[in-house]
Amino acid sequence: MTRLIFLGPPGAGKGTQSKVLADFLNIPHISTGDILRQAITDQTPLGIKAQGYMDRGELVPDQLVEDLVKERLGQPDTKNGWILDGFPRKVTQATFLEELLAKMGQGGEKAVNLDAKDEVVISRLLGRGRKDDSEEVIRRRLEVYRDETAPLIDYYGDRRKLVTINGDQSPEEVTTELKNIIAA
Ligand code: B4P
Repeated sequence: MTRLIFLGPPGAGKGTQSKVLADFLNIPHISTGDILRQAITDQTPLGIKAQGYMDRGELVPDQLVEDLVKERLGQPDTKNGWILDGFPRKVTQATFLEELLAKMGQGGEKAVNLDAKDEVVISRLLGRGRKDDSEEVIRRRLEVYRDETAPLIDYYGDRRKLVTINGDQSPEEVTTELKNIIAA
């Protein structure tokens, strides 16, 4: 049973690695960023509320992502494991997740801290060119990461649930390390 949480700055490779591993393990890849972007494309009430925050590189309000994660983890395909990509991103979201998993009788989750240097992630994201990938917005996302998300490294470290991988490596090298961790 694999339950993995991906932490790391924007552009560290969370989405890239989560997709590969979810296919390999045949478990769902739950990306809050992808779900929010789809909601914006479809102009659902969630998407309309999230759009401005995402365009500015800010986190969307906890309640919006917590509701969608609760709903998604409640679906039957999560019984054999899951990969959470981009959630939690704040200590408040992490405590929410901890309580939710306890209520669901799930546990044993591991957090993967995919570490990468600022200059590496900036050049990757500028190359990708998504709507929120302008240099100004990327710098804001990195600031938000440092202020809000980086404290989760200690949060999961204190609970002995953390592994750290160097995300500056090639995608294949990162995948190999991740598969070794899962097999251990
Ligand atoms: P996300 O969709 O999670 O986007 P991200 O952090 O930028 O990382 P992503 O997964 O897309 O990039 P990856 O590193 O794989 O979040 C976007 C926004 O959604 C947030 O700013 C926020 O507004 C909102 N949001 C999402 N979750 C939220 C939450 N929980 N609470 C509040 N708000 C939330 O890849 C980047 C690029 O690098 C790709 O082009 C890829 O091909 C390349 N790449 C990856 N690995 C590489 C490698 N090893 N070598 C070379 N290139 C690589």
